[in-house]
Amino acid sequence: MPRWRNRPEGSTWGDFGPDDRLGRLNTIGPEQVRRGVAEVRDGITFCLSLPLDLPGRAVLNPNRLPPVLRPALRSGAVGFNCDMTVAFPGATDVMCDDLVVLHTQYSTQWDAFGHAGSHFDADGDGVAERVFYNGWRAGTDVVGPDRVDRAGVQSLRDLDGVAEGTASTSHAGPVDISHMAHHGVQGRAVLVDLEAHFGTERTVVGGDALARVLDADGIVVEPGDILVLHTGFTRLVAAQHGRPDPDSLDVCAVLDGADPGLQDWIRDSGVAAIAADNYAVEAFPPAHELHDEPALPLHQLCLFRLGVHLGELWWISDLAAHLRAAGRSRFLLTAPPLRLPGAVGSPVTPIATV
Ligand code: UVW
Repeated sequence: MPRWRNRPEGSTWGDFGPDDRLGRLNTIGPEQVRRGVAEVRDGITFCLSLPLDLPGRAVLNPNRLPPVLRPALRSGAVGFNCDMTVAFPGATDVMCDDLVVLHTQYSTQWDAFGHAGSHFDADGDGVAERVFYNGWRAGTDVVGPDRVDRAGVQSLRDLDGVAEGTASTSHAGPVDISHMAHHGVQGRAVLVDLEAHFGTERTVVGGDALARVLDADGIVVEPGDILVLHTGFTRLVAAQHGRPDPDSLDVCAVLDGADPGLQDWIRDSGVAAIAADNYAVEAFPPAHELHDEPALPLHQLCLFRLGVHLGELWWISDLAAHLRAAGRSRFLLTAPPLRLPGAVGSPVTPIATV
């Protein structure tokens, strides 16, 4: 029996197979990789990641904290600046091992499809259930605890030892980030420089405004391309050296995720993924009262309906300046997430090669 009878309007559910976990990444095959490689002319690379301890503090999202590093243990001792001679008498080595408590969406990241699902009547029984891209179900395919006291996140002390619960308590299965990692993320990307057109004032960009930017800059986006949006946001945040002022963050361009014209363009363009250097790609939190509609409409369109991964908080300003000076917008992007089973997001260290 199929997992779903109804598919959301305008979605790609089923187009890439009944059990698909990759969405539009399916359109990045050998041809698209060759198109990306063909954009390499100078052999110059750009790192498109923030240091993962930025933006700093928990001001962008109070639920996402900076990474916490701890030394691992070695032979029962602190495994940092640790003399190997303890375990192997006569050894001269000095060793360090560590562990990290990492909010996967704190800094430069990819969102997995498991990050945003929706209430939707996929099985056609007249009652909406909680589902994700391609009809994968909350509760059976995407599992997590139903109570905070079972989540294992009350305190970092919960991570201190097996007896206190180091076991994972959630798993996004078919819509986790590991499928993206296994497929690989390498292909042609197209940079759209929104900051060059709108500056760093908060500007909500809909379909018409985006079309004008593409037109003005002579940018052509083709199916399978990865769309990369430069707004200047992470540059402004990083300039505050990890202590961002909460009042300074309502800046730079964001997409108007609810704009039907923008939604149509994303659907029709065939973009394989979208990444930006702002917090959520789209305007968030919503500026109006919600009535049976998503708070994150672009997330719903991309992650739930189309199978288009979203990248956020990338570091794009250096690349944008280089491409603008060179009169170019296309480049080779290499940006695999961590192959971390179960996770609904992942840090990424994207590399642009021009
Ligand atoms: C939220 O989860 C609010 O947004 P994002 O995926 O954009 O970080």
